[in-house]
Amino acid sequence: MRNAIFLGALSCSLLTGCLSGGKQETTSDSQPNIIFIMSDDHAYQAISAYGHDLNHTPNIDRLANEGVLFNKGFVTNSICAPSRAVMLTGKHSFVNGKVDNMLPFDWNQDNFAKQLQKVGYQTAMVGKIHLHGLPQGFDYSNVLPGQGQYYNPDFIENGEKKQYHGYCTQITTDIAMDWLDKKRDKDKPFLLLYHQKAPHRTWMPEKKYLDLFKDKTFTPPANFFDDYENRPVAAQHEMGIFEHMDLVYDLKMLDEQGDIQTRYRGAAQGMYERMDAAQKAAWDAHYKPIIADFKARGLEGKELALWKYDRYMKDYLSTIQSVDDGVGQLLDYLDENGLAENTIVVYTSDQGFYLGEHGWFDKRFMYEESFRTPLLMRYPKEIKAGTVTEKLIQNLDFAPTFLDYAGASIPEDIQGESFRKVVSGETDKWRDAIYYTYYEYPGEHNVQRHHGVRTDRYKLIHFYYDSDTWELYDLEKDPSEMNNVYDDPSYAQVRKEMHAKLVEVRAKYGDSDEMDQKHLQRFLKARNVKH
Ligand code: SGN
Ligand code: CA
Repeated sequence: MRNAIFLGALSCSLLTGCLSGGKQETTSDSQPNIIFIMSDDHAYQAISAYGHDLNHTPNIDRLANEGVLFNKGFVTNSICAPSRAVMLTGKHSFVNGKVDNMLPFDWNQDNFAKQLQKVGYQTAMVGKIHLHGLPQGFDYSNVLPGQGQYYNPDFIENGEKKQYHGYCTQITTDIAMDWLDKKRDKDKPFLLLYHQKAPHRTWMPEKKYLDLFKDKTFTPPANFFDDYENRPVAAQHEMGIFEHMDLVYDLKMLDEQGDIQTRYRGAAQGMYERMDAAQKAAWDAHYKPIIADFKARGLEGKELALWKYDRYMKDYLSTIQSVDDGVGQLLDYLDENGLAENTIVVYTSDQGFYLGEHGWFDKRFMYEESFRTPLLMRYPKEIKAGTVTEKLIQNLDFAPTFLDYAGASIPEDIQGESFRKVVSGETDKWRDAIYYTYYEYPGEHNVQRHHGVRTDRYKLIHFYYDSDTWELYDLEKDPSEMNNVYDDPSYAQVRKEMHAKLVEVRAKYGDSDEMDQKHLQRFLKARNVKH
């Protein structure tokens, strides 16, 4: 256990970012603090450290500049609640049972926060968790019910529901800061899960950022007008920016006359009505001229698709700016309190997201943009500033990695592996393939059940249930996954090897057709559907 030490002026000058007059906690003890930041649906394409030019995220970028950037961070199941269950348990969805957003999560099973409590940590979870029931393993929890609301959201504090006034991202940061500064016991190491709802659909920006991208027009990715040739399952999607993104519900074209058609007027009106008069005034001042302009232009076809993409980007990226501000506030707190050296800070998302690639928004597919997730981490004691890794890391690895850093033993049944020695540079040895599963079908956005394996260069995907479709990609030659080479004779050998890899990873993690059937039956029973 740590003892809080108030360092004097001499030691203070040796600490990074130490501000005069700031209270200093010790940075020398063995158990590091852990701040695990997760946002929701944050595409790596929308973090400037990843080298894209969409937006500027200076605070999130700091973690990579002062620590490590993971170029190959992935999830095991690209959807919210399952991803969070994997993160907590260190076990694949088919093992922890939370295979989709609907089936229940069993909080009674082990998780890494429970293990950290056993070795003296104080634990807190703040923000979005999307797993029903009182979080177990946390001394303090203050979480959003379900998806949460952007404006004037409800939170559940240690099981008790209350409404806050303001913008969700800022409120989540305030709650996290309040716990760090006033609620925790400063004699103990801490684990803080600080989880933002943003930038989840319906991408409602904070008042101060409504005009952030006013003068910019976004150009979509090269495969925005994808025709899905050779990919029949992708063609069945219901996540097209042009075809499925709603003008009113998603893009805020809630006109008073009701001329703009929508199936979701009630839901859109409901989100608007949550705002108070001042919030509505700022909202209207921003969106009313856009609505008027949109109506006057009468856009159709390709022009309409490009207009929707641009509006989507403006809203989506604006919500990320507030997330980045929150990261800045937390990093400042660590600096001002002498905690930067001995605190591991991780930034990730529950999965990636499509920003117009293949014409899409949303996630779920094993294609790169949603299979991958942003991952950046700072721990000055062990990780050299400016490190970049290409190792195939998954959200499965967080639990064992944190336990490793904390000096706790890693339970045998955890399936992930600690990447501590990989990021410190102590070893180069790592896995050569990762496994993926997706189950939420039939369901929203119409993405078939599938599983697959990815190596450094290739990806094999099997869509099953309503379909029996195989896809193979050469990611070196075709990083955008436009060319399914499964039936290309020149890839016969690769195809054979990738099939063998799939068998290997399924056996390694204990997955099988019987397991798929078991979870399918749970799914059908819960929805009262026959198949
Ligand atoms: C909601 C969204 C979907 C989204 C799921 C899952 N629809 O249902 O677009 O795919 O969440 O997202 S909405 O109309 O409610 O916005 S997840 O990140 O929680 O898994
Ligand atoms: Ca999500």
